[in-house]
Amino acid sequence: MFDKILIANRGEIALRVIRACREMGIASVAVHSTADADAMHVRMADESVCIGPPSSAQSYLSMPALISACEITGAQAIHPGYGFLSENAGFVQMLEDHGITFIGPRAEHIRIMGDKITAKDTMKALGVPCVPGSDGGVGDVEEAMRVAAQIGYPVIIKATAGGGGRGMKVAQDEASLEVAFRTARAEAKAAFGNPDVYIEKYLQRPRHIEIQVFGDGKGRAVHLGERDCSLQRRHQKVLEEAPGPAITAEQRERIGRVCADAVAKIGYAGAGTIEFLFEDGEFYFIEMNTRLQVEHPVTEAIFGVDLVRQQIRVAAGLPMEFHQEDLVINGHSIEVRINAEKVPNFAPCPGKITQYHAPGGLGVRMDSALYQGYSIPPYYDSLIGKLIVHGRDRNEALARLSRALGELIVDGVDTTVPLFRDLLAEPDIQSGNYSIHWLERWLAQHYA
Ligand code: MV4
Repeated sequence: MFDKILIANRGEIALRVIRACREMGIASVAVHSTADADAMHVRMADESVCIGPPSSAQSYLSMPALISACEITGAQAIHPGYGFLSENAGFVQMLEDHGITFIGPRAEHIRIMGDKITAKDTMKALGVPCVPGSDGGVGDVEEAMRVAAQIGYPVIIKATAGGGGRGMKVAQDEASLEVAFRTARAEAKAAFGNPDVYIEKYLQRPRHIEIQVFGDGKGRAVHLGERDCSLQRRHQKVLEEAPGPAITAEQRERIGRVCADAVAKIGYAGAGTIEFLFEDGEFYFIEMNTRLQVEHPVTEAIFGVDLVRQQIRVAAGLPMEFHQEDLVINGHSIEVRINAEKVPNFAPCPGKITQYHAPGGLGVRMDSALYQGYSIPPYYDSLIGKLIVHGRDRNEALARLSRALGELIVDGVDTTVPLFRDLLAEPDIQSGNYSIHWLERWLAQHYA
């Protein structure tokens, strides 16, 4: 096992990793930009290194600075958290060259899943159900027309270098396909330096269901059920829950087994998420994320496992502490993302926290790096906390969320907390009746 781990991240996820390290008797090293000298992760870690100026490119994304910080402190491994360098295959390669362990999958697997066409080809070959569409990329308008005619309209054109909603165009009919196709290619080239696109049948009213998988890197893998992350605004998740309110135990076991078998077959190491669109009882693969996700705590809550601990163990060559048959769902969990943003336009709202009180009690987890007197810097993501609740069933989780939101105090900046109080009053939210378009429609009606 490692003696010391460096956390190449900030905010609540850095705290999350430090906490796992401490429970495992591993020393933690925080890194920070000059803007984060007073941040909670710096205070909570055993030691810290300043790695550069405020801009992420020169600090949290600086590979030489991170490797130097490992060399100075003697850290043997890096946990990347999410975002920043967590899905950068070149970084994993560079760490390997310096004898530093990356706590995550192999560079090869990050690279495969980073290219969305290769990811889909790979998953299809592994028996994972995919959205009907082109086999690989589509090079010209004529080919696009042929594929679209075969699968039927509407279709969606996606950039292979995109993902997470970037670089997509919907064509409702043949008349609009040529413009959509050319625009998609031009935008992909401009945004990612890669014009390659592929085509899929456009699903009109799906849910976003993602399966949590975990591999030991030696051919064994498990699944930890699904999360329903359909409530999104501009491809940013707002509320996540597990289990999915529309997923049956049979559907979960079937898709879960397919996913676990797929990642086992490629020798995947650590935590991964396989994203699907779910419509009319069917799962359609769209992307795989090769990192720990923001919303991992809802899975931890219902399975009673520590995913970061398992990531560290697997990176150290140790086995996972559970088998598939040990993984039994207990109750229901919901997470809301608390952003320093002004509702209704969601404009970032950095500033000084004049008062902070975290909710507590049975079934409540608050993951946040906030403290009273802290100044949220303007340079980074606006996520300032995640409130995760757990109940014996969905109704208990909802009641607990409502109660916990009532206890939470974040003063000095605008936050998304009022939005959640309004959302919880909605019958569709109370019943779990929502698709990927529900939130945008609701926001347009209620915050117009
Ligand atoms: C789709 C789709 C409909 N049909 N693909 C957006 C993010 C990226 N991960 C995939 N996305 C979508 N792909 C097909 N074939 C609709 C979306 C989509 C979406 C997906 C998940 C959550 C929110 C979304 C909001 C708009 C569009």
